[in-house]
Amino acid sequence: MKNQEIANIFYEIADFLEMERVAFRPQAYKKAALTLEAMEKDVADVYKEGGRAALENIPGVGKGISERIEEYLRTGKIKYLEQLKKKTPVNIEEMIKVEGLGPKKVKVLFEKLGVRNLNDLEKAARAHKVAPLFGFGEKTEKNILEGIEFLKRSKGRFLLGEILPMVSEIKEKLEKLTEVERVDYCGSIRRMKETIGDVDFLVISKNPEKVMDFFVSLPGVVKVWGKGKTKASVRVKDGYDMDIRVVPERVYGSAFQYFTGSKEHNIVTRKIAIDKGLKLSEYGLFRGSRTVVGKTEEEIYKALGMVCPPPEIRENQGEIEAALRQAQGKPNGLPKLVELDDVKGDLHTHSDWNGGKNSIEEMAKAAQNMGYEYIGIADHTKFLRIEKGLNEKQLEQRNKEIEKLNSRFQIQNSRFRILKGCEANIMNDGSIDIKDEALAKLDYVIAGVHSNFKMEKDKMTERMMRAMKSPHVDVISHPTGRLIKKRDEYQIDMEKIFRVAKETGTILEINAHPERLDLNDQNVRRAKDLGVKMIINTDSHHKDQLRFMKFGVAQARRGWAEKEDIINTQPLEKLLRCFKN
Ligand code: DGT
Ligand code: CA
Ligand code: CA
Repeated sequence: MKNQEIANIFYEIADFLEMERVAFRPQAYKKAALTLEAMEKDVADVYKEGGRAALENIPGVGKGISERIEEYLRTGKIKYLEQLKKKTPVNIEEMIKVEGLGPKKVKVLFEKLGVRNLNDLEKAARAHKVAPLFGFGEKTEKNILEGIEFLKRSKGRFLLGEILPMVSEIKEKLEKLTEVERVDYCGSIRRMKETIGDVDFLVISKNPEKVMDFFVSLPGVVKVWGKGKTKASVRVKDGYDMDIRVVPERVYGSAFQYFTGSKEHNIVTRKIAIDKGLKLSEYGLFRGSRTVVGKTEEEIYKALGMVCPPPEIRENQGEIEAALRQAQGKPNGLPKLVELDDVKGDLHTHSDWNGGKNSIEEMAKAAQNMGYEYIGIADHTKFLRIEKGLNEKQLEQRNKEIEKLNSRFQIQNSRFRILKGCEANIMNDGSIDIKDEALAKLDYVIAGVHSNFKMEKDKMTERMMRAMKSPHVDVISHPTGRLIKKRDEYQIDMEKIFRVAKETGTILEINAHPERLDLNDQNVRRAKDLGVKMIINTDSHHKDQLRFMKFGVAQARRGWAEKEDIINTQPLEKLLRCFKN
């Protein structure tokens, strides 16, 4: 699927154009990139079926942009980008990853200091050459160095939400191969970890060599790290590595257990085996040289005196003890983790009343197609100008629109409902950017921090606590503000936040956007233990993004959350009772 590749190029073009201070066109490229990213259908298929005309039917794609898409699909590159790069030879993608650094600042750094990449930038900042530049200053220089440190820490890992759509195509290709009986993800992908180091596949086949040949010659493979009779390892052009392992059916369970990991989990399971006089490896569970079991994971765990724990929690964080207890019929066994099917609606979605792409009606239809009972529209409020946040009056008008649509559902005898919400802004002092009277008219209120992320810990904690104490604020969106691989969490005392959430009955969000996944797994676990209620929302700005729900559910599962911990697993009546007054 070429959608993401082309979207990435468009983002880069937009950045270059922004750097050159070109008006409007950067926005056009970004818009097209967003659409391509969210599109379910492969743009190559769209083109194949209907040519340029079909491309131009994609929202946000006009004549110029469809030409670029065609060029990429035909030649694998876009000359325009190469010209832009030649004109200003900087690694813009790399540099704007530094929090607080945009294309315009990158241009200044290039022109005044000759900075072309992250390395140059770090040197210049360390030599204190950045602070004196107009528009920069001491604080920016410090932030740049902190930002570079952060990037170094997250290097070499990829977002699950980016990797999964790309590798699911490869998985499908493997599945279609006649020699292949079964394919599974292993490693961190199977455990649905928020970031992935490399992709691991496990295959059952009687003809491993055929599978190896196929694997190393997949389109997109740029390097073969190794190729044996039953294992291979490659790098693909998007920069990540993939491992494959082929085993016969009779040892599949042990290989599956071993390669799913985590390493920490495996170390303990292997030790349990040793204590029982057994030996556990990827080839089976042995007593001496005799295989005890090996075909399924369940058999392996059972032989170890355990119940098979769900992959998401195999991190040696207490799941082994719980699995042992459960098998012995003792209390405090494994949690019954929340499932995607339990989710009855999504309450953090944006419509075209603010910065979103789709109308309320389109969002509602998409939610119905997901099998939901309700959707909540949580448009931004007025402080957030870039997202076209709504003021009191506009919010009122939007409410009317929702009521109109709801009465239509009633006429059709449909139980589906659209809820009136908003995502308000928590100001520096913890107040909310829109009047209480306006909030009182809504079914629920989400509030979040969208500005001044760099406050001192005490102040940020106070800010958030004051918001939670508001009788109108029901949910706190993306509570720690992190963007994976982009921006650290803000300084905040989560223990205090959990306590006040519990006291005030404020619900904390697990934001399902692949870049946020905020609360993270550890915070979910802590919130659950303290009895704080949570909600899983996608923060969709486009109807196709409702599909991010699965990543939020995975994060909730990694944090041991059960159905009762998550309020949007409840039917409408019960859900509404979770909100303050
Ligand atoms: P990643 O790739 O960094 O996101 O994380 P994983 O968990 O996918 O790690 P990876 O790809 O290095 O290895 C896949 C699985 O293989 C891992 O989860 C457990 C198993 N494994 C790898 N190396 C070791 C090891 O040294 N000891 C044990 N016990 N298991 C290992
Ligand atoms: Ca891996
Ligand atoms: Ca691996």
